[in-house]
Amino acid sequence: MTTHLTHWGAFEADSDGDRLTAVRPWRGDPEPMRLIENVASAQHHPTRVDQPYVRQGWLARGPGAVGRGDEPFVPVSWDKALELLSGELGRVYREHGAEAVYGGSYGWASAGRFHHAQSQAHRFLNCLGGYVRHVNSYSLGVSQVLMPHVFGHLGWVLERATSKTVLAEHAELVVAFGGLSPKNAAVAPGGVSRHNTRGWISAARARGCRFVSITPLRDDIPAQAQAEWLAPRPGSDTALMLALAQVLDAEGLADKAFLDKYTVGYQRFIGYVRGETDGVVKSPEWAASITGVPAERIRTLAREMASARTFLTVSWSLQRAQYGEQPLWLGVVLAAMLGQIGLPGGGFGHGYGSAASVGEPAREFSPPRLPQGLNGVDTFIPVARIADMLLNPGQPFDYDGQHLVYPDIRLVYWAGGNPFHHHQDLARLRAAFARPETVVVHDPFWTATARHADIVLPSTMSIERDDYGAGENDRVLFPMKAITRPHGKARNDYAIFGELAERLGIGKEFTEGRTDDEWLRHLYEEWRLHHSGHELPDFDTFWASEHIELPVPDPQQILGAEFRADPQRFPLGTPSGKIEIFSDTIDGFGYADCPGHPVWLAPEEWLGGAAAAEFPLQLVANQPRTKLHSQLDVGAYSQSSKIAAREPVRMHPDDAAARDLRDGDIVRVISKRGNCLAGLVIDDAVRPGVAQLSTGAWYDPDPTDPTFCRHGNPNVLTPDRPSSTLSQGCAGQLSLVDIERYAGEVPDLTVNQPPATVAAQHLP
Ligand code: PGD
Repeated sequence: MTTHLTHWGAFEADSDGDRLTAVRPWRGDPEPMRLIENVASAQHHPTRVDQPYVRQGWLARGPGAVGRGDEPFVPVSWDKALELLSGELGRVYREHGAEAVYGGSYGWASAGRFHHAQSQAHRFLNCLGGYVRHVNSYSLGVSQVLMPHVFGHLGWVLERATSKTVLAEHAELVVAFGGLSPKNAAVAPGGVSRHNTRGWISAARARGCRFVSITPLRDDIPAQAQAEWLAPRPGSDTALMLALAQVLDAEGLADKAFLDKYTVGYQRFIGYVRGETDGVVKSPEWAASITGVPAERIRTLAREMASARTFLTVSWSLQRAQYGEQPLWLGVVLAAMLGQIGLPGGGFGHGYGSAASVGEPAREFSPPRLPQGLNGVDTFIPVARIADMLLNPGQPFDYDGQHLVYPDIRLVYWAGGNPFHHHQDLARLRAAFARPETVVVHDPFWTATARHADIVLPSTMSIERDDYGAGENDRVLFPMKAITRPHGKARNDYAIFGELAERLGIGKEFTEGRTDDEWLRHLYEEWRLHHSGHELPDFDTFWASEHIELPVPDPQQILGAEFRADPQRFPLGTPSGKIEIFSDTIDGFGYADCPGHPVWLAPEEWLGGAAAAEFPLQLVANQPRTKLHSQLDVGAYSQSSKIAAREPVRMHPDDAAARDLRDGDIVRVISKRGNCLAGLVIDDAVRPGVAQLSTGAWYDPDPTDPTFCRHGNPNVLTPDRPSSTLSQGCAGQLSLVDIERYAGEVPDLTVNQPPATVAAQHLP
């Protein structure tokens, strides 16, 4: 049995050299996840890319977008593919410069420190002179920008988050905005060794801790929490939080001493809450009309929060929405008003149900990593502005106080991500992808992104190569030995870039003369030397081991404890060094969609607004339960959740009855942007008025209508609208839709088969 790590957990497997013959969860994992079932079943699926391909028209006519996404692919040899690609890279860099290449290559790719596809792509493009990069992530686009203004660098907030064991031992009340979703807390970038969401929640509950889960989905928290479920209208948490603040203020429950000592700007904020600036008191009655949560429950909840050791956590999903800054900022403000930041079991947290890494105590140091070199290009975009960039070269835009301009991109290079999964308004993205002259994709699978490329290079899955890995904040470093040979002619991203680099005359710079194996040893030994004060085994001993544990200095860490003890000596990473309830910096930017303190801004698409007259259901496009993002959607566990091969959409029995819909119906989900098929699941765990369709079904556009996905990818429905001018983040979580029974004959899927191919001799 060989041990292997994925973003969703570790497993042990046997193989016959080509395929996994037995897979079982790693013995050390107390709460293993069924997602590991996808790995073996997907490995040799027909949608694996078996060899290099070039789009027919690109091969026949040269660079140009006509036919992209529609034409068949021509199988070519590795030699031919690399010759064409090195020639094209040479041309674009020569004629247009590095600023014409978008190499952000956003995506989760696979676990493993060396073969991390995005790092490999960045290192390669840096050797060529650089590339237009992205900043921030689809996960945390708002938080990454907002937190440094109001509470401190996000890395600090997440890595130093109060540990789950401290919460289990001390919290009396956990108020979870966005819930504590066990399916999301099952994954972490780079891997998870020991899942423990149910564990810490059960331990806290056994001690008498109460949980309040505030979300449109009842099962956004494990049953072990025995939580009270409050379901405000999606997108209205801000109003609920303002009303909690109003009660704390009006009833003298706010901790004045804490606010005076550790925060700035409280008076300006509370003036707004009291209605001094706009004549509207943000009372529970006011919030009840917006949220649908009874005023009395809001009032009593505020009192309960003030009378217990209360931990307030905001999920990442809340900020992945229009005006996503507001509920996140208010989470910090409410925790400050309660005055428990820095105390055991109290204070603020962000994402305890969003990733396994949150609440894991920080490691003393990170595992080895591949150096990416220096980027010769300064130009960047916030990651979710990809379609805007491709569609609007030369156009100005604002971001976090900066005035920026979109570059003119000629070549897009993607390795380890799936924008036709992760971006919003996919028909618009398709139009944007029709702009560059060349699109290159490395992926193990024929994802929709690969199908919208010109040159497709098959990369290995992590089980097909040697590597090592440890997840974010995870203390276990695993050797990840290859378990099988590569599928077909797939190669490691490193090998692909290495050979391209040779052809482009930058071989020495990129490889430094090392093979993959030599890199693994080199990075490890360099890292070991760097941390020579710690007892780390040499590479051979590590490689022969099952895993090693990295040191964790403070398993009982509490976010903000040092700041609380001595705010002068341990100031926060904000301009004032304190919690900024009012931010002069943000105020100075003058953005109407994110003013200087948190406010209620009604989203354009929510159940309380005018748009709901036409589209009366709030779509929650959240993370899937049976896969990570779009990864291994063809795998057995992911497929087991489909209905007639369509992604399941859940809705409340009353909403189904009002539309005369039955469980298992194939339905059409419709929004202003597009529509998709899905299989209906009727479930009272969903708030009335809400439809939940997770992301991850591979985009399967109708050949004549890219706004229609036959499979159930919610991103044909979601708007490509930024969270705000401040953060320009992904706001794909919430949008308005309607649902009807699908009247026509249910079309076959094509995305579960490889795309059409033609032999080279049939080129026009
Ligand atoms: P993945 O499906 O993980 O999605 O978006 P992301 O692009 O990360 O894509 C990773 C790709 O890498 C897969 O196609 C996989 O096959 C490929 N891959 C795996 N290993 C390798 C490798 O070794 N080499 C190469 N070359 N490729 C590899 C995720 C993004 O989606 C995220 S992080 C979030 S949080 C967003 N969430 C939402 C949301 O909540 N709601 C909506 N509507 N949309 C979202 N999109 C975002």
